[in-house]
Amino acid sequence: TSANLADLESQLKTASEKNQIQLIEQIAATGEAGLIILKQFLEERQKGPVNFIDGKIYQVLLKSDSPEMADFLRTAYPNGLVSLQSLRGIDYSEVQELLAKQDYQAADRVSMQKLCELAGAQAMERKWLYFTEIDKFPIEDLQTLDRLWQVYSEGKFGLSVQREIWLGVGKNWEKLWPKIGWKSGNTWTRYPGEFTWNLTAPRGHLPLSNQLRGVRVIEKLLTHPAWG
Ligand code: UYC
Repeated sequence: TSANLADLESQLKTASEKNQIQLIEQIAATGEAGLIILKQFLEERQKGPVNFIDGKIYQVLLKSDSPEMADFLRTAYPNGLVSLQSLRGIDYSEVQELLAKQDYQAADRVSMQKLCELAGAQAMERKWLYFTEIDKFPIEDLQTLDRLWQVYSEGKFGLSVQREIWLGVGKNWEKLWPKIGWKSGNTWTRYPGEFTWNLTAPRGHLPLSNQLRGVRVIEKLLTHPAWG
């Protein structure tokens, strides 16, 4: 009922981020009236920095398949929600589009491609990174990718999230792997079928980095000056 919807709307304004995520889903489930409330809430938030609450609303409006909402998103955010800073002229819009529609598997693949692009022609050809290439990555580019992953994952995914977990386990890789769902007992999680390509994944599960050639690449990524 509309009384219920008004109630949810007022709760949305003061709730914790965790509860806001739930409320956004509940409000969207009420139909067109709910979508309009979410659209207005998103518009009112435009002053502050973009965070995962904005990302969540963007995702539910996009998923609603309402032409009106699709139109609003296109007009209000012609370049997407997250501003795509790159010091090397790399275009991250495909990553943004894939994450906005929660295609985490394709977004993971394209994110790795973009890091190869950032590293240069040889890495693009090779299709994987040398750890020595990572020192030269601009802070801005890694922060853009991290912001994209966080904004469209309720804050769950991203290199800086992985870094925080890694620091929390005393930089112990063997403790990190099971915590982020990359290893179970002695068994590595197999790519791609065994990974969890949605938000039921453990915190820090994505983006992936292949450990076939050792930990030096991920170590360089997690200790980059981008993370302060
Ligand atoms: N794979 O197991 N991985 C691949 C992961 C390992 C292997 C790609 C992550 C362990 C082979 C991605 C984990 C291992 C290939 C990931 C994981 C292994 C491959 C595609 C948990 C064997 C075929 C991009 C740590 C015991 C390609 C890419 C090749 C691919 C990710 C095997 C994203 C997070 C140690 C044989 N694995 N990878 O890099 O290079 O190719 O031969 O990490």
